[in-house]
Amino acid sequence: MMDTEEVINTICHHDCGGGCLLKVHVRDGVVTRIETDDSEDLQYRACPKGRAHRQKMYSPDRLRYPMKRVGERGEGKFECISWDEALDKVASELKRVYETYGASAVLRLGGTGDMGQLHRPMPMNRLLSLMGGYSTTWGIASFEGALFASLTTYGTTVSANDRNDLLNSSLIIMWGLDVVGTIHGNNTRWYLAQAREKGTRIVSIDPKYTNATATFAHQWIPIRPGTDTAMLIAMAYVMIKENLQDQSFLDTYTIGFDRFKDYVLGIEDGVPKTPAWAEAITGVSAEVIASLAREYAIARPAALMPGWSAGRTANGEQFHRAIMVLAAMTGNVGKHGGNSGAGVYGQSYNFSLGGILTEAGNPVDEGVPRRKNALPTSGAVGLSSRIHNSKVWDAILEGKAGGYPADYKLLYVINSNYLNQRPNINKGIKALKTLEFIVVQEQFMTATARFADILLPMSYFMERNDITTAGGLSFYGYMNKVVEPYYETKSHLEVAAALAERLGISDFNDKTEEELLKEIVAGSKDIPDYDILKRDAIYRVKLSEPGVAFKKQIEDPQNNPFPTPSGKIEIYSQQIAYMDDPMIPPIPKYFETRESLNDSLAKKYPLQLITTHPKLRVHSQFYNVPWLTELESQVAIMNTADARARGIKDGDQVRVFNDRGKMVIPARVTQRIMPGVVDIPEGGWYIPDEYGIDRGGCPNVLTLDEPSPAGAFVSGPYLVQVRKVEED
Ligand SMILES: Nc1nc2c(c(=O)[nH]1)N[C@H]1C(S)=C(S)[C@@H](COP(=O)(O)OP(=O)(O)OC[C@H]3O[C@@H](n4cnc5c(=O)[nH]c(N)nc54)[C@H](O)[C@@H]3O)O[C@H]1N2
Ligand SMILES: Nc1nc2c(c(=O)[nH]1)N[C@H]1C(S)=C(S)[C@@H](COP(=O)(O)OP(=O)(O)OC[C@H]3O[C@@H](n4cnc5c(=O)[nH]c(N)nc54)[C@H](O)[C@@H]3O)O[C@H]1N2
Ligand code: SF4
Ligand SMILES: [Mo]
Repeated sequence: MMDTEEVINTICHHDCGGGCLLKVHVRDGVVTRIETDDSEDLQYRACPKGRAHRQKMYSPDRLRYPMKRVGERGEGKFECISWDEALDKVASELKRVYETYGASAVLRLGGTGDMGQLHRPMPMNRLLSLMGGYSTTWGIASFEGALFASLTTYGTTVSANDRNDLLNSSLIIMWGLDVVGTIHGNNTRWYLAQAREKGTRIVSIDPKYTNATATFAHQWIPIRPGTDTAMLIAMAYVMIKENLQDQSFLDTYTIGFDRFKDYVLGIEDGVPKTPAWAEAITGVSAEVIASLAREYAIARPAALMPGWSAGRTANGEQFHRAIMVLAAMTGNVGKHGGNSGAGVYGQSYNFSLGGILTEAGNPVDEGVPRRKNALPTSGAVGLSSRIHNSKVWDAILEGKAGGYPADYKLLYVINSNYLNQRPNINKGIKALKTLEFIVVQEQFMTATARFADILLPMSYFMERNDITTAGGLSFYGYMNKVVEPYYETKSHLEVAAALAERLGISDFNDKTEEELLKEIVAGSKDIPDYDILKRDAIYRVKLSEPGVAFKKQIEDPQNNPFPTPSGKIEIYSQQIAYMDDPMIPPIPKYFETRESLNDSLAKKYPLQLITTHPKLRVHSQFYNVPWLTELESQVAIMNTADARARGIKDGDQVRVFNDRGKMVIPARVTQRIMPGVVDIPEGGWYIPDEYGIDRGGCPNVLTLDEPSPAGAFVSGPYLVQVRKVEED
C-alpha cells in the first residue's frame, strides 16, 4: 500500500512566551503525530502542550457548529443552527445596537488565544471600526506595571537584554521568575543551564521553590508576596550606607537619585528603609537582604531578571520602578551580562512585519481626553474611552451613571475566556446577565462561552494560515495550515468577512488570506523569501551578538540620549509627578499591599493566595487535554505547616474561600511553598456546582476586580482561608 503520510512544518505560537516548530504528520487529512525541532541550529522545541495538540484539536468537546442559546443565559443550553442563521442574527443585533445606542455600546473584549498576526481580534476590530467604532479595554494583564515603569524610567518598552546575553553575566538574580513553570522565551532555560554549568551564581527570590529554582539556583530566598519593593529599597539602603553604588554611572546617566536617596535614608519621611525595616515586612532576614545587596553591587556585570508576578500586585509598578533603580545604581544598564531590570521586551522585539489587515481608526477613541494616570507616550490605551480590564464588570453594571465612559449593551468576545480569566467571576456573572446580546467566538464550551447568545465555532491554527513574529524569540514563523477545518469551524477572518458582507461594509477587505500574509511578510526587512518561509515554517534571524538594551546610550551618551523627557534614566519622573497621585509617586516607593497580613481581614482569612501561571496549560487552554492533566492536575498548593494546622493531608479535598467566592479543590501539601501562602494556578476552569461553588479550580472566584494605581492587573496576593472538606 502506498504511504500517503506527509510531514508539514508549522508553528505553535501560544501566549506562553514561547513559539515552537511543529513537524506535523498528516495522513488522509488527519493529524497523526507531532514531532518538533531537531535542527543543528538553535532549536525551537515544542513543550508537552505543543505535542498534545492532536488530542486538543480532535477533542470530543471541540465546538463543531454555530449555536444559539435556548435556556437562561449562562445555563449552558444551546441548539445547533446554520452559519447563515447565526451570522444573520449577529449582523442584525450589531445593526440594532449601533442604531439604537451608538457605537460605544458595543464592547469588544479580546484575549490571546493564539498569537498569529491575522487570525486574532484584528479583522473584527476593522469591521467594527468601519461600522462606527467600538468600546474596548486598556491594561495588559501580563505586565502593565512593567510597561509603565519602563516607559517612565527609560522612555521605551523595549528595554531588556536578549536572553542569550545571560552567558555574559557573573551573577543572575531571578526575581519572581520561573522559566520552567512558565515559558519566558523558548531558550531562556537553555541559557540558564549553560550559565549554571559555567559556574555563574544564580539566586531566586520567590514564595515558591519553583522548578527553575530547583534546577538552576544556588540560593532560594522565600519572600512574602507583594512585599518585594520593600526588599529592593532596603538593598538600596545598604548600598548607599556602604557607598557601593556606582556614583559616576548615576551622575552621568540618571536624574533624581538624590530624591530617591532621601526617601531611602528616611530624610523624606523619618523612616530609614533599613534591612531590619524590610525584614519585618518581607519575612526575609536582614542579613540575607544586606548580603544580596553587597553581592549585587560588587558582581559586575550582573543580571537582575524580574518575572511579572511581583509586578501584578496591588502597587505593581513600584516593584518594576524599584528594580530599574537598582540596575542603574549598580551600573548594569546598557552592558553585556547586565540588564536594565526590565523583564518585558528584549531587543528582538524590534523585528517587524508589515500591514496587518489594518485597523481603520476607531471613531469611539477620537477626540477623547487622556486618563490622568496615562503617560503621554502610551498611545490609544491612555484614552479615557477605555475601561481597565479589571473593571469591565463594574463598567457593564454601572455604565455612565457610575462614571464609566458608556452604557454597554452588546458584548463581542474574541480569542478570550474573559469571564474565567478576569478577577471576581461572581460579579462578572451578574454583569453578563444584564447585557442585551453576547457573541463569543470559541473552540470550546468555556465559562465565557456558556454566557453567549450566539456561539461561533472557530478553526484551529493548524486549519488556516498565519504569520507570527518574534515576541522575544529570534525568528519569524509561518503557521501553516495542515488540515481542513474541523466540521463547520471558520477562521476569525472568515467570520468578520461574512459579517461585513451582511452589513454592507464593502471596503472591509478584498484580499485573500494568502495575499494578506504576503503583504505582512513584504513589510519585514528581514525575511528573504515568502515561499521558503512557508516551506520551512521558521526563519531564524542571526544576530552577530546578543542584543543589549541602551548600549548606544551608555557607550556614547552625547549623541544618544535616552528617549525620556530629560534624556536620562529617570529615577525621578516629572511625567509621573504631573499625575499628582500620592499612590503613583515620582520616585519608587514601597506601599503596603491591600489584603496584606496586617489587614484586619487576615483574622478571618489568614492565608495569602497567589495565582501563578500553569506549566502544562496556557491560561485556561489545555485544561481539557487528558495527556496533560495526567501529568499535572489543578490543585491548591500549600505548605506542610499550614496543612497540618488544618488537619489537611496531600490529596484531600479542601474548601478555599473568602467573601468573594468559594471553591472545592484537592490540596497539594508541600514544603516547596513558604508557610502562609497558597497557590492556585490561574486558568483552572470555572465549573460551578448547584450551590455556586466552583469545582474546577478557577482562582478568579476569589480575586478582587481592582487594578493598581497605574494599571497593573492584580493577580495576587489575596486573603483566603482553607478548610478540609469533611466527609459526610
Ligand atoms: N487570577 C489570575 N487571572 C489571570 C492571570 C493571573 O496571573 N491570575 N493572568 C492574566 C494574564 S497575564 C493573561 S495574558 C490572561 C489571559 O486571558 P485569556 O486570553 O482570556 O486566556 P485563555 O485562557 O488563553 O483564553 C483564550 C480563549 O480563546 C479561545 N479561542 C477562540 N478562538 C481561538 C483561536 O482561534 N485560537 C485559539 N488558540 N484560541 C481561541 C480559546 O479556546 C480560549 O478559551 O489571563 C489573566 N488572568
Ligand atoms: N506554561 C505557561 N507559560 C506561560 C503562561 C502560561 O499560562 N503557561 N502564561 C504566559 C503569560 S501570558 C504571562 S503574562 C507570563 C506570566 O509570567 P510571570 O508573571 O512571571 O509568571 P507567574 O507564574 O505568575 O509568576 C512567576 C513567579 O513569581 C512568583 N511570585 C508570585 N507572586 C510573587 C511576589 O509577590 N513576589 C515574588 N518575588 N514572586 C512572586 C511565583 O511563585 C512564580 O514562581 O507567563 C507566560 N508563560
Ligand atoms: S505551548 Fe508554548 S512552549 Fe509549548 S509548543 Fe506551544 S508555543 Fe511552544
Ligand atoms: Mo499574560
